[in-house]
Amino acid sequence: MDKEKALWIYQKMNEIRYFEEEVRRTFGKGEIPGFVHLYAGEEAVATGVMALLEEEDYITSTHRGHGHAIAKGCDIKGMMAEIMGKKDGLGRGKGGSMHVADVEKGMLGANGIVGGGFGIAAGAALTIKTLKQEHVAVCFFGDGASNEGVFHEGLNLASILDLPVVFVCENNQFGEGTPFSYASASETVAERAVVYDMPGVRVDGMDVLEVYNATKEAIKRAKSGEGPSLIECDTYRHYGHFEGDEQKYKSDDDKNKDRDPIPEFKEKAIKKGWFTSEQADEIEAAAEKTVEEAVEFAQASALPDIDSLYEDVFA
Ligand SMILES: Cc1ncc(C[n+]2csc(CCOP(=O)(O)OP(=O)(O)O)c2C)c(N)n1
Repeated sequence: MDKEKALWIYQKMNEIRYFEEEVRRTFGKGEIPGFVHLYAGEEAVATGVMALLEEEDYITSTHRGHGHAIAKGCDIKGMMAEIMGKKDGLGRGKGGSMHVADVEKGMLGANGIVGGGFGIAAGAALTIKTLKQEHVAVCFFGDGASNEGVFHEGLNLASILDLPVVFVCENNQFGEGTPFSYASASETVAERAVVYDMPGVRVDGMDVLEVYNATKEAIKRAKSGEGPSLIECDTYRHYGHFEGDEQKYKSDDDKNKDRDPIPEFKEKAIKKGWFTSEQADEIEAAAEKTVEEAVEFAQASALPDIDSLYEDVFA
């Protein structure tokens, strides 16, 4: 970690948080069609991983994908317009929140199918390996997805082919309203890596530095041809499964409930001398402005024309 990366991480964490707060407000006003699943609380995972990726590296995301997209460099105005279903959106307003994607940036898509990213990430990594490129593919997934069959297929395939892929589990302790402790026969997701002959580590997913260090190791392994790794990040989502969820399944005893990765990182970074509190204020103000401008842009953008109904739609 150096100053430059620490500043980048703090900027992206704030952009994600302000973005999600604005999506929440805008959804509440009825300006967003469909469902939204907010990433607030999990910012340390997306930023800790993405601080180590290049534009040519690939990621696959989930239904909770706004944070991944912002950290991978997707245009924030285009994202907000997409989520509002407008023609200037990244997917011309045809995909919405769960299909935010920008292949040019290596963001292979949010995904409404739980576990939908495993095969895509393994495929992207197979492309990298076949073309002898020095890149990696990162597959983000939730604890709920780890109980889908495709989790096992994806890890097994990546392992037998020594693919340069990093599987990053965001264990926010719930799949919709079902606690991971109830739904999983294993205590952790990380320990499942052993049967697929790859390293599996569990880190504090509210601590961006722990995520960063584990990712650094995994990328080193992937790029040196040693194959895939699994990282489980212990985290928590601040809001419901989707906007409107009453969250009756949550309790005051939930681990990480009262933690916020953004002030935690700010305090550490200032202590280490990576940035000052004045710089932090500037970053926070700039992130807020960026997001406000994105909302204005999206609100001013038109809905797609009816004549374009069948354009850009592949399935
Ligand atoms: C294949 C499939 N099964 C079920 C669903 C319904 N569903 C949407 S999100 C979700 C929970 C996913 O939990 P997790 O993977 O832990 O991600 P989180 O929401 O906690 O980020 C479920 C069951 C779906 N979209 N796709």
